[in-house]
Formats: sequence, C-alpha cells, structure tokens
Amino acid sequence: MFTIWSVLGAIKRSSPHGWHNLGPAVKKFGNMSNVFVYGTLKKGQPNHHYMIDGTKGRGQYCGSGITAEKYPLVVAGMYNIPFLLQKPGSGHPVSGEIYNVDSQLLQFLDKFEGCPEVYQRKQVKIRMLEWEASDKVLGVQPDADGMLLCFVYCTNTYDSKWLDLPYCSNYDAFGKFGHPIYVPRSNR
Ligand code: PCA
Repeated sequence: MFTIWSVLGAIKRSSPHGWHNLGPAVKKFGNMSNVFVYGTLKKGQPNHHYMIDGTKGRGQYCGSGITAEKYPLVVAGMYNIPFLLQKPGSGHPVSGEIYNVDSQLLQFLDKFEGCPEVYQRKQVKIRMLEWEASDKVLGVQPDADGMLLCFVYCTNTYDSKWLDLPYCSNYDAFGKFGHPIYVPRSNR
C-alpha cells in the first residue's frame, strides 16, 4: 500500500542528497519549530517585525497561548528587558503568542536573545487559547487538552534580587500594564 511515508521514503532513497533535495513542503515540515514569545517579540511590541517580515527567516503566527505553569516574569536591568525566570510554580501563568519558525529564524532568534548566555531556550508546555493556524501549519497541533510544547527564551542565569521584582502575567514594552518602559537597542 502507498502511504505518504512510503512515497517520501522512496524519493529519499532515490535522491543523491537525501531530504535536502526534496521540495519546500517537506523541508518546511522537517525544519520548523514552535516558539512561544511573551515579550518584545509579540505583536505590537518593538521587535515583533523579525517574527513575520521574512528578513531573518520564515515565521508564521499560529495563535495565542499561556504557560501551563506559573512563572515569574520580571522587567529587569538598566534597559527594562522582560525575563521569564526559570522558576516554575511561582509568579503567574504568562500570556504570549505561538509562532512556527524555520531553522534560519530560530538561529537568528538565538543570537538576538543572547542565547545561551542571557536567555536559554527551553521547551515549555503552553496552553493554546486562540488557534489561528489549524491544519495549515504542518506538524503544529496541540494535544487533546489543548497543550503544545514550545521553545521559550527564559533564563536561569539571573541575579537572585530579580525574584523580588513585581511579577507580570502579560508584558507590554510601552508601559500599558504599568511596567517600566523598554529601552530599544537603537537607544542604548
Ligand atoms: N524577547 C523574547 C524573550 C523576551 C523578549 O523580549 C520574547 O518576546 O519572548
């Protein structure tokens, strides 16, 4: 019987360069990752354009979500940068957005976020709230409980004094929720 996998397997075996020689749909499936953003990469925030403008790789908005566990989300440092501290169980469930990104954009984001020195990219369980992508995005489906594992830029390498800062559940760079206002990279 022909299944999609047997056909793909046959193409792969007959191709001198394996998967690299296959069409864009297959490459897309193989290289895509889910990233949950909660800070300056969200819609309406100062660094959002990188997620969708295609200049640093491909990204697609999938929907909104919230961390299944509580985390401390603080605004810290001299530039008022949002940091999700790797201390599940304290703080609040944190709101954000899910994107499906290719490996080029993921690599860019790692550099942009100073990973692994400043942030570390970890897989975190996200509860999907509004799901825009449905079956349009290959390989991205929440489980029956509406949960999806996503990469998140969080940090373990923080000053312990940050635990005493106020904890947010929904970040805004421009002070909408009373957090200190973000200093963009161009002004540092
Ligand atoms: N950028 C990443 C981590 C914090 C930040 O400002 C994000 O939006 O998720």
